[in-house]
Amino acid sequence: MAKLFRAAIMGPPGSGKGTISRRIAQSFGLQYLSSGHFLRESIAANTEAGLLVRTYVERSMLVPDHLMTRLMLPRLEQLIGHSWLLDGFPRTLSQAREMNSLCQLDLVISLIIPYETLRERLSDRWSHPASGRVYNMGFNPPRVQGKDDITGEPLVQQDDDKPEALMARLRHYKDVAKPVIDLYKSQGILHSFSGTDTDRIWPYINSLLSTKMNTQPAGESRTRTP
Ligand code: G5P
Ligand code: MG
Repeated sequence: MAKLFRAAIMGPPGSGKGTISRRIAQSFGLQYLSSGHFLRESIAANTEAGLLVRTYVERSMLVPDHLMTRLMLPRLEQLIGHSWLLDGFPRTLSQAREMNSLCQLDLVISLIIPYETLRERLSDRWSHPASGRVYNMGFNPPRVQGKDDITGEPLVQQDDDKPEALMARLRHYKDVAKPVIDLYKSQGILHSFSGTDTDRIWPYINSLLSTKMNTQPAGESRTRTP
């Protein structure tokens, strides 16, 4: 039986985590778990936890660690025996430590994207709330303007993609991500990719994963796109 493979993707809002994760899941057959999607799902379900989560997400604030781990860890427990990719979790040192006590990651991808690029992308982003599918009017527009490709339902712009909310999200990201990145760097599993275009970064990630998934375990390495 093939060895299990556990990976996470980190990066600021709009860095392409979701876009790249979907490509990875499709190309390598990993189960894909997005913390943002689970949060929006719990908000849509109107549960008690969902109402609480809404107060943070709507203000572009990080959801407290205890709520996040309560949401994410049971899902990882259900996936024992599967290979998976996490998008957006862990995002704080506390979350990373909680997850470490349940399972160890084999590889972490960190996306480093200039602020101006992030701002342009997110101001043009629309999504389908029920599925989490995202579109960008320039990069990957829907087939019919304003409609989801699969269901035909209307697309919406998330409140936290508006410019003032975006600045707050970026500040939060920088502060909390640094110790997590340092942790994974010290474990030798961090791979950083910088650039402005997902399509130019993707071949490097694709090739890294092809190597790692066939020849684990491997030592520390860092990949930079030109
Ligand atoms: P999310 O949902 O995890 P963020 O803020 O981390 O949200 P986001 O916004 O989902 O990240 P992304 O997934 O990194 O961004 O990027 P994406 O959606 O793939 O791409 C962004 C846009 O750019 C899309 O329109 C895409 O089509 C386009 N695009 C991609 N590549 C290119 C390109 O090369 N060129 C162009 N032109 N466009 C491109 O979390 C939401 C909230 O939930 C909470 C927080 O409140 C967070 O704000 N949360 C947590 N709180 C605490 N702990 C956690 N672990 C949490 N996880 C989520
Ligand atoms: Mg995302």
